[in-house]
Amino acid sequence: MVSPLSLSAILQQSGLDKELLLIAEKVSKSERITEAECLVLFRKGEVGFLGALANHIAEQLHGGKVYFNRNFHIEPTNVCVFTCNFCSYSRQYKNRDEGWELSIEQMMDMVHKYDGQPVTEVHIVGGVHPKMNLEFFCELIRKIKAHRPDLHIKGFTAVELDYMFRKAKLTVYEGLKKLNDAGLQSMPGGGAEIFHPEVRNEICADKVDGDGWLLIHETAHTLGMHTNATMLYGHIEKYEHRVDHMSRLRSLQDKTGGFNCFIPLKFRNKDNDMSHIAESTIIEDLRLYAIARIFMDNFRNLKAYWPMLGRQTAQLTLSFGVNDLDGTIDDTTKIYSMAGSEEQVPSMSTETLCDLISAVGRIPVERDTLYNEIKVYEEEVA
Ligand code: V47
Ligand code: SF4
Repeated sequence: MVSPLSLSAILQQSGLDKELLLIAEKVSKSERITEAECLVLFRKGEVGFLGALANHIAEQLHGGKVYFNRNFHIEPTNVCVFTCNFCSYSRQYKNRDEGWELSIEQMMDMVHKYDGQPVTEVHIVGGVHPKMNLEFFCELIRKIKAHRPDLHIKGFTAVELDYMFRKAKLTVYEGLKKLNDAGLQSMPGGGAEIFHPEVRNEICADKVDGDGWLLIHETAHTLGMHTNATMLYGHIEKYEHRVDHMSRLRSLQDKTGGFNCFIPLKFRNKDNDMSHIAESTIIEDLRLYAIARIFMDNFRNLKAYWPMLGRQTAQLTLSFGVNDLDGTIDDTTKIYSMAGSEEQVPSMSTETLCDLISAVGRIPVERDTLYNEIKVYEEEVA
């Protein structure tokens, strides 16, 4: 079991850097740290120090609870009009015979496969197909809801929505209202990448920009929908860009309170136009999770997406501020296996996921999409 130092042990350490000590004191008083202090953590915070602070915050927020949900993914297509350099998954429309395009019937067959199974969420996300429009997705959502009203539909990144609404000549509000009326309840956090144009223009120049992404999420929040937020890290971005990204999310969360969780996504380098860039080390991953936990004080939940990180690193993050491991997920997501994750068939049974959480002394809790507790597996803790 990984057991970080306690915060009080950190505060009593002699010889601790003055700036780091001030930050530790702020954390002990539950005070917000500034962007400049966040940068100090990236530059100077060693992994044990950061883990102690982040673990303290996570324990204050959640006790020892670690959440997961029972979900499955539908990826309607990997055909995409955009050309993000880090993407290993998409195929251009002219090469669409190398990819997949699911019909509404095929996607409903996937939904039927889960009949009688206790899944609570379907996560719909894919490439941006020029012919799959707003009406197509409204029909899909209506059909899923008609078949299984209790299934929470979380779907479409701001990138997919931006394209859909522009094609339909609707405002963000009008488009989201249509989807919401059809049964879309929340949105995943994809497409955020790194907001800062210095990086965004290099890695995904042709899709919605940072302001556009934030506007779509803000509008969803005003409609009463909850959404997630991500950050794709560990490629060409500098620490300053990470701080800027997280700060913009933190400001929007101050304004709306509509984000459910923050999900750092580790860049994987297989078979894409950024394959020459080395992946981040596990130590750098753990430092990032811890810093996110410390800086994003108005996000209750920090999620490690295990199909992308690998289950062992995901387990380690539980000592670095993470309180959510996403879902049991069936083998329906291909985004990460195609980008080089060690999880080639990313499916984990509830039992395995609970064991993984209990093995590091935490309490597994099944949640729904909105973090209402469904079942606490306290008895399973070793
Ligand atoms: O936006 C694409 C990322 C995202 C690579 O909200 C890559 O619950 C690493 O956002 N290496 C889509 N990452 C997936 C996503 C997501 C996943 C799980 C849960 C939730 C949620 C959201 O995948 C993209 C991009 O940032 N991605 N390629 C890659 N090579
Ligand atoms: Fe398309 Fe998303 Fe891949 Fe970018 S990351 S090319 S938007 S599927």
